[in-house]
Amino acid sequence: MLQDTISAVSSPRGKGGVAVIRISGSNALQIAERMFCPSGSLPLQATPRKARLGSLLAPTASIDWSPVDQGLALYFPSPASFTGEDVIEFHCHGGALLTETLLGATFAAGARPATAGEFTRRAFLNGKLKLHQAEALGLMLEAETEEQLLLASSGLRENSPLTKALNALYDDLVLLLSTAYARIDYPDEDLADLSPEEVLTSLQKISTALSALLKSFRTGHAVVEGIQTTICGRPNVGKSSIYNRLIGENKAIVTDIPGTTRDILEHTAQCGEVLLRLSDTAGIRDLQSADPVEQIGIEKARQKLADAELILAVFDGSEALTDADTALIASLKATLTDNPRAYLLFVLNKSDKPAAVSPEQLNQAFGKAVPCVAVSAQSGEGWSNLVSLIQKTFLEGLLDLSQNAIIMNARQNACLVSALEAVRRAEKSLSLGFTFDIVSSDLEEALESIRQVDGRSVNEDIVSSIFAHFCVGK
Ligand SMILES: Nc1nc2c(ncn2[C@@H]2O[C@H](COP(=O)(O)OP(=O)(O)OP(=O)(O)O)[C@@H](O)[C@H]2O)c(=O)[nH]1
Ligand SMILES: [Mg+2]
Repeated sequence: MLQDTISAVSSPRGKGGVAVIRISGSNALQIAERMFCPSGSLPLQATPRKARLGSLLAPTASIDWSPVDQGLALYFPSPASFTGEDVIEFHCHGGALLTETLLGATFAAGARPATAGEFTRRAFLNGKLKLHQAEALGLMLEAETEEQLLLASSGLRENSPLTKALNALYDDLVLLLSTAYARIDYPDEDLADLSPEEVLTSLQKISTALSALLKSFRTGHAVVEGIQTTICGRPNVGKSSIYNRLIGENKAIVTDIPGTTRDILEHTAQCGEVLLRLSDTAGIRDLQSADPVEQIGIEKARQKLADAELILAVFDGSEALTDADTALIASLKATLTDNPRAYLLFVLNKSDKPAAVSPEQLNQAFGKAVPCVAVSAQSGEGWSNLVSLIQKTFLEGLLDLSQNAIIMNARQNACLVSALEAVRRAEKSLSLGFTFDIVSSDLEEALESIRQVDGRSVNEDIVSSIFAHFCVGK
C-alpha cells in the first residue's frame, strides 16, 4: 500500500486565492513531469525545495492534456519531505473547478485519491512524526482557542517537553531492563552496574516522573476538551445571568420570574485559560411548587449534575438561605458521592447588594468547607476571583503551556496509567526481594506502554482511528 502515490487538495475546498494540491509517493515526480511545464531550462528535478513557475496541464472533456493555469510547483525529494516520500506541491489559482480539474489530472497521471489523514499517517509510518506529535497536529487543525493552539504548537515541536519527558522515561527503563537482564544472564558475576537498592531508587524516580506527567492530564483535558460545567441553584438566584456573563453573550433569557429557564442551555466559554462546556439549568425546587414543564426542566437539571466535572452551585447572597437552598445543598452531597470526580464551587451571587449569607453558613449546611466566591453577575464584581479559582483548580499551576510536558488526550493518559501501574508492581516485587526476572516482565510492560504513547509500538487499529479524524489532504 505504501508504495502507491497519493494526491489530494490540501487547502480548504471552495473558491480561494490560491489552492494547494499535494502528491506523495514514488511516482510523484513522474506525475509532476506529466502535468507541469516549468519556465526556464532546468527540469523540476534539478531544483528541489524551490518554487518553480510554470504551466499546469490537465486533460479536459474536449481537449487532451493542455495548459489550464499558470502556477508554482515545489519538489521535495525523499526523505526530506513532510511524509518522508517524494512530495510535489502545486500552488494553483483557487477556483473550485480549476482545483478539481488539476486534482483529476494527478489521478489521470497515476496517483490515487488520498484518504483522510493519509499524508500524516505516512509521515508517522516513515518516522517523520511521533504519534503524540501527530495528535498535536490534529489539535492544531481543530484548535478554536488560543490555549489549544499553544499546546498544539508546543506538542508538535520535535523536541517538545512531552517528547523529552517520554524519551527520559524510555531511556531510564531501558537502562534498568539491561541491568535486570545482565543479572538474570550472569547471576554469579560481580556486575559493576546498579545494585537492587539503586534499581529501587531509579524505579521511584520513574514513578514520580510518571505521576507528574499523569497529573498534567487535568490541564490537557481542561484546555483540549473543556470542563463539563453545570450551573445549578434554586430559581431566580442568577444562574442564567452568570451563564451569560461567562459566555460573553446574552443567550439565556433572564427575568425576575422564578422558573424562567426550563430547557438546558449549552455553550462553550473561555474562562482564563480553561475551556468550559457550560450548561445552564432550570432552578431546582420542590416539584410540588413547579408546573409540569418546569418539573421536566428540574429533572434534566439533576441529570446534568450526574456527569459534571465542575458544579457551580449558585446562591442569592442578598437573601437568607431558603428551604430550596438547603435542600439543594443536601442533594449536592449525594451528587458528589455518586460523581466523585466533580469539583464543587459555591457562588454567592448578587454581591452588589448587601450580604445576607456567608460562606460559613453554606459550609455549615454542607458539612464541610467548599471553595466559595462572591460575585455579581450584574456588575461583574468578584468575577476575576471566580475565573482564577477555576483556572487554579484545573490547570494545577501548569500555566506555561509551551514549556510543560502536558498529556493532551485520554489515549496518552491510559498508556501512562498502565506504565505507572507496571512500575509500581516492579517496585513492590523488588522491595519484597523477588528475583529480577519477575521485575523485568513488569519493566517490559512499562516500556511497552511508553512505546505506545509515542507510537514506537502501536496497534494498527489505534493508528487508523487517530488518522481517521484528520481531513483529506492532511
Ligand atoms: N442585583 C443583582 N441582580 C441580579 C444579579 N444576577 C441576576 N440578577 C437578577 O436576578 C433575577 C434572576 O436572574 P436569572 O439570571 O434569570 O436567574 P436564574 O437563576 O437563571 O433564574 P431561573 O431560570 O428562573 O431559575 C433577574 O431579575 C436578574 O436581573 C446580580 O448579580 N445582582
Ligand atoms: Mg435561568
